[in-house]
Amino acid sequence: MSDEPSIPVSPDHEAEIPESHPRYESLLTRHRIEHGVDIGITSRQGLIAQGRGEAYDYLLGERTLDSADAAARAAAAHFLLADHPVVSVNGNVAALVPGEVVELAEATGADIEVNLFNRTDERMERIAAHLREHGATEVKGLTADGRIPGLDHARAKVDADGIGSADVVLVPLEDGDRAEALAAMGKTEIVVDLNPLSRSARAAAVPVVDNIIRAVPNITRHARELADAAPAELRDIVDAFDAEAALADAERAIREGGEAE
Ligand code: PTJ
Repeated sequence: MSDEPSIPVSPDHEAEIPESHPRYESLLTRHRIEHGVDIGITSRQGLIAQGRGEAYDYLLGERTLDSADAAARAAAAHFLLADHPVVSVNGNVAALVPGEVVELAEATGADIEVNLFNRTDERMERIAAHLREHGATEVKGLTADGRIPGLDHARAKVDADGIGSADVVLVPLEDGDRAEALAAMGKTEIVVDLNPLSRSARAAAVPVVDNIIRAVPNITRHARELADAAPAELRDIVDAFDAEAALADAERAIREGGEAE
């Protein structure tokens, strides 16, 4: 048996994936999503969403493009300039990067809010508990005393003192309607989505075309590096970021087999 590093994929999962496996990240991600469904935090539709994401990740070369890294840095600068940043968490995000979301919130002073497409009270509670188990001190979304205008009832529910009053919102793996509705509220929207053609990515001020498992730690890393930067420097990073160019670069990388320059 190999003694190379490997990590258990879930507490009750016997299999261990060696880090040397060529599809290590992809297999790990699948197991995390599966486990999320097993413990009732990820919806079954989340499995389908993950499959879509994986296909794009494969086409992008399963790595962070330079343009996605620039987007992550711009996202970090937006967070640090914000009065009230919020990280929105759905069932896929909770399964894939719960601890990483908590670290991002800590590094940027952001709130964490659960916001679900397939909303049930049970899933809301379970995801909030899961995030608390991973170190979150406060999880918003359960009060649901605010509404996103222009959306049908359940999908529109937010906390008035959370996403409702946020100026910057990170919405990973979002459906297009809600991403557009949040952008229409005038919020600065940062989207993480592996599909550069999705409406969510196109509605975002900052589209991070990268896998959530790489994107969230990368935004945190940039936020830590920029923690002492002057507001003018942060503003320069925000102004220099070109969302359309980042999306075009991701499309080009897909066409050219992941070989972006
Ligand atoms: O937990 P809920 O109820 O809020 O539901 C969440 C899902 C994801 C099921 C819901 O928002 C949904 O149906 O999303 P869509 O419309 O399938 O969009 C998901 C987008 O995220 C697609 O464009 C995928 O390519 C992308 N995606 C999937 N997995 C990842 C990803 N992007 C980054 N990293 C991933 N791991």
